Amino acid sequence: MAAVEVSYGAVYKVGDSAGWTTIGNIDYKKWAATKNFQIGDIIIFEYNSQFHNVMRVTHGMYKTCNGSSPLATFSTGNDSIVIKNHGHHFFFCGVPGHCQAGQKVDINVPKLSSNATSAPEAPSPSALASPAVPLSNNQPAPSPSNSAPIFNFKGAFAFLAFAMALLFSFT
Ligand SMILES: [Cu+2]
Repeated sequence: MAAVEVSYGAVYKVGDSAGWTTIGNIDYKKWAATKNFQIGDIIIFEYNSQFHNVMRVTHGMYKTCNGSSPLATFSTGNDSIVIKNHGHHFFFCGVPGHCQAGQKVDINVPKLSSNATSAPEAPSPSALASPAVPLSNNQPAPSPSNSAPIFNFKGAFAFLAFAMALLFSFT
């Protein structure tokens, strides 16, 4: 029997009991930092739809709070978003001034936390870049570990001979 791989997505309410708001200066970055988001998780934005909304945006828009062309907009006041892929998922409130006031959150799903149910992805560019050139191991390589000890030994021997000569000169 094939093993049935069931992945129970966790449900995260953004801002926990406070929800999605500008009130209380909620640190959504801090909120997200304490979570271990994985594919299949459900992110819930709960808010008063009269005053807020949710826009999914690119990193650039996120940084500048630019809501002119969001990737998606949610406005029911109780929006569930299922995380379907790795990487960063940027959201902010599109009401003017709210993103600037901190109503923004970055849901990051690290590659390392991937599970067996993750969707097939395009080969990562890093796999194609820089074919690993094996370090040449055919160098004769005059081993530096050979010469140094001999030199030291000679030095020690010379010192010993000197010390003995000194010792005998006083006897
Ligand atoms: Cu808002």
